[in-house]
Amino acid sequence: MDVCSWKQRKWKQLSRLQRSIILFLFAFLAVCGVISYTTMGEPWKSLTNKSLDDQRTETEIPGLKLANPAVLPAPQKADGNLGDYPELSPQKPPKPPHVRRGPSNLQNKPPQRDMRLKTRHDTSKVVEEPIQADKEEKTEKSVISWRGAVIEPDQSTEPPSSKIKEPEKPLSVEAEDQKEPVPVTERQVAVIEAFRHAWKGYKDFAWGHDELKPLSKSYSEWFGLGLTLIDALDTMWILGLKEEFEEARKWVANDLVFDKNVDVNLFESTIRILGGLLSTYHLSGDSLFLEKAKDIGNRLMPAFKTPSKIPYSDVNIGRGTAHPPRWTSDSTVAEVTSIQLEFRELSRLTGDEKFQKAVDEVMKHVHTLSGKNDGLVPMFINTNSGQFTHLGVYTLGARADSYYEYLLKQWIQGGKKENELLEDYMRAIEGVKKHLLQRSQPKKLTFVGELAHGHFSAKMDHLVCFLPGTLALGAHNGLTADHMKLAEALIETCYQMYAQVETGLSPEIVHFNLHAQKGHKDVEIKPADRHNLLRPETVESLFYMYRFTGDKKYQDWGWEILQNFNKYTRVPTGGYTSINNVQNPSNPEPRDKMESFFLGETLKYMFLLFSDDIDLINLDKYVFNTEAHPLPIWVPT
Ligand code: DMJ
Repeated sequence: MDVCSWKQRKWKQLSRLQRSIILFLFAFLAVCGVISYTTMGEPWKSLTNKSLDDQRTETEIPGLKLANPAVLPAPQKADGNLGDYPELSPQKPPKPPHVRRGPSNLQNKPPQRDMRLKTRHDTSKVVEEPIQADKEEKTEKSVISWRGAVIEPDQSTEPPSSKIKEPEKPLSVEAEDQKEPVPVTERQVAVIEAFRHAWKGYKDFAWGHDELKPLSKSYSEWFGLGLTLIDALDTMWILGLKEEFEEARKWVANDLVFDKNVDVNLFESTIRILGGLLSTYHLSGDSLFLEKAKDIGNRLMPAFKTPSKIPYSDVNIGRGTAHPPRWTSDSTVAEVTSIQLEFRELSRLTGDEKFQKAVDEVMKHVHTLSGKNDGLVPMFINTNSGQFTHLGVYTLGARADSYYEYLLKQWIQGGKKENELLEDYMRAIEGVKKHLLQRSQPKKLTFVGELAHGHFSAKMDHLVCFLPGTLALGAHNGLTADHMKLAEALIETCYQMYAQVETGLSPEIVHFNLHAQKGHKDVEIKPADRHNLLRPETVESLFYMYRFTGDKKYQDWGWEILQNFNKYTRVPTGGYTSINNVQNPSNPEPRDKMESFFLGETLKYMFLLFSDDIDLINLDKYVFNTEAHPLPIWVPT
């Protein structure tokens, strides 16, 4: 039988009521189908196990995946004008409870449990709510939004294995989670206020120049490349100073030109300019900064054209020529071994291995060199012979300091695989313990002295105060717990270098008393050494110590230091100044100079120290260069 006529017959057999019900049901189902399709898109997609983001990506941008959320928290809106410190008044009343981003132990995954950050019960007052990153307006480039919501395809962070030409993407697009933002604390607000005050001076009197001279309301030039502005870019990003950042970005876009007949120091321009541009690229996702980083990176490469491949100290970035200082053919060991994090990252980002090759060669060469003393290196290396010179003098201070720091940090950056770096680091710390550690009187402070041709000197540069932080970072990454113990002892000493001085600010160099004498403190200061350049090292180490232990005393020590900077180095018309005499509170003798690292490092580390947000530059994802510019760890833990 024909199916159609069978259906017709059955239909006629139904009552009128039954026919009406069936017709009504058909009509109802048809209307529902149309509505659900037009309001929900393709409903079948929700039956797949793909995330909504994935589904949206596939439907909206064919071939492109939406970027993951930024690794950093949403921007923290800076407070308005707080007036003169210390009469700070927060914009909004405190807002408990303090919101923590993610589980409290999120960041700490090292094998040593005892070094983990315990859950911190934040007692500091919460000041205001940050703004959600998603709601932020876009910069001129449509793919960038404030704090790094970048629409780019996903990339892994593995280093280039051979001549990989695939460029890498900024870390800001790789974060796997965007968690609740953490409000800033009162102390962080004070740091923001200090930054703004410093920035006001720079903007009013030194805009686009290297350093502010806050007393004479002018500026000084070193390389003529807007050093302070570049050094401060990522600090503004981290502090949430959006307007200031955008203004500085415009200067970088329109006025930063490297095609200049000017000699720059390879090390200083690498750590401040290349490092600053790379980290700002990672935090913001703005390709302008990567383009500028490539430009300066290429212009610095002539420094490596030496007989030994140990780079010259100076490069003319306009002419493409390089040379050692006029009086010698030596370079400083710290300088040639503390440019690696930046050049390696530049290779990873560009896919051009020449940068990494040049700096890796230096490390490999130094690894094999004789003239070390239990892992401790001399301070100079000859660019012709490639040999250490001025043998027999060992310090963790000027000219050697960041060699040790970069051994550990390169090992961390590369995913803890480059064993020679770790070996050299571990050996060097053993060398420090064996030759340079002593205890002072009367307080028995552990300090790192110097060794000159077998003679111990109880002299310690403030620069050495990077060491507690570095030791703590190593311990956090699974190195021996002894390193953490040493870090704890040394940071106490660094704090005492401030606390035992009349202004509460450390001099550039101290000498420790090895023998108890009535009326003498541990710390002695020679007239030539009593200046303070607003250096960051102690605050830097306080930040690491607080991150890894959660002990509030480190925050309190940092707070004291910030207050003393405000008391003795703040210039009312804008800016902060280095001082000549930390021993004279009634006249600390201002030097009329604000170093770029005050904004690049000191205030950044202060802000991070006063934060309980372990994801505000998560130390399992980022490693700081020696100028406090965070660069991604290639294989985050
Ligand atoms: C900075 O330029 C860097 O931290 C460098 O490693 C040492 N000196 C200054 C800060 O003190």
